[in-house]
Amino acid sequence: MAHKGRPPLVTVQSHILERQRAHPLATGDFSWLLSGITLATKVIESQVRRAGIVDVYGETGDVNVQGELVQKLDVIANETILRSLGYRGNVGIMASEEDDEPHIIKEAEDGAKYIVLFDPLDGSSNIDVNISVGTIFSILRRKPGIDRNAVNDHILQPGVEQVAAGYVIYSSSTVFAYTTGDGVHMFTLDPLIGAYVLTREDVRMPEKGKTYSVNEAYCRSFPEGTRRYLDWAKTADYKLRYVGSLVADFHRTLLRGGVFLYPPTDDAPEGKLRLLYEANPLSFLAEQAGGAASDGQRRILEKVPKSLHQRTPLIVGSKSEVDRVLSFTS
Ligand code: AHM
Ligand code: MG
Repeated sequence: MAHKGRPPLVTVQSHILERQRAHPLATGDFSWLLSGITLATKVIESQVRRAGIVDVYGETGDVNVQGELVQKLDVIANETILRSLGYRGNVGIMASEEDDEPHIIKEAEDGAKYIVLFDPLDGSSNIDVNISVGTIFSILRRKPGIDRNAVNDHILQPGVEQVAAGYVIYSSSTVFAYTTGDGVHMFTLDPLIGAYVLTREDVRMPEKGKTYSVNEAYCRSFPEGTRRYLDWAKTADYKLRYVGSLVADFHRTLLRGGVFLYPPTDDAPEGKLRLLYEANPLSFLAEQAGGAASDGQRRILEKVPKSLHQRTPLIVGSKSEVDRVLSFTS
């Protein structure tokens, strides 16, 4: 019970356990899995916080499967998540934005029923200049009846099949946000006690918000409808906010409302963002908070992925703002 009108002190673990109790078939497996994710993000956060002091700034000299320069902290974050989740018995398959191939951790017969997809350090090219970065994750269940060797067939499920998704933003404070299809909940890391403490329960995205977030420097190569929308938004006195770090732009949009767009461009005809590691989890969160997400043609969560590292255009944010963009683009 709350003390003198103050909200109860709830950690992310106790919140998950509490919510799980509402599901009669819950085994506790899931909270075990999520505690692996929170542990990993605490380790990553400690590296991010000390980045200028210990030698983790800059590039490794390698190029990843996406054709991007790998940052040292990308590697650290990726390894940390693999180490933290890899030994939890219920994780069967893991796939990372940074790795060409998925990691098969355990066979399904051994009770390894979950698949974890993640972007270990989104926005990492911004880290040298102290801009917010994040970790994004998506959790799927292994489907029965799929050939055990056809790993990609297990992973390539549409976003509606996600059992949970979330992100951590490493910023002026470190915030963990997650959904299991039962609203969006946020926790702030208390560095003194090393625990994520509940700070916002059942987050609702404002229905409207006069802010658009897009890399407008690419405007000349956007589809014509997107360009017309941007012209309209200026006449309607919208503000532009663009960090260039997806988790930061999404976090602001979730709390303040508005719309984030990454449309197709000449250089990235399918858009830049990844369906499995970025668009699906953030779209699940957006919808759970009352917002919407589309690729311009259809709901992101209904897209059936064709490949592991597939990219997609993304329009995500307040429901009426997404609808407004779509009225120009579709
Ligand atoms: P990454 O750091 O995982 O490669 O993510 C891509 C980043 C996103 O965080 C951000 O939204 C986008 O790239 C910015 O792209 P651009 O610089 O083209 O605007
Ligand atoms: Mg990313």
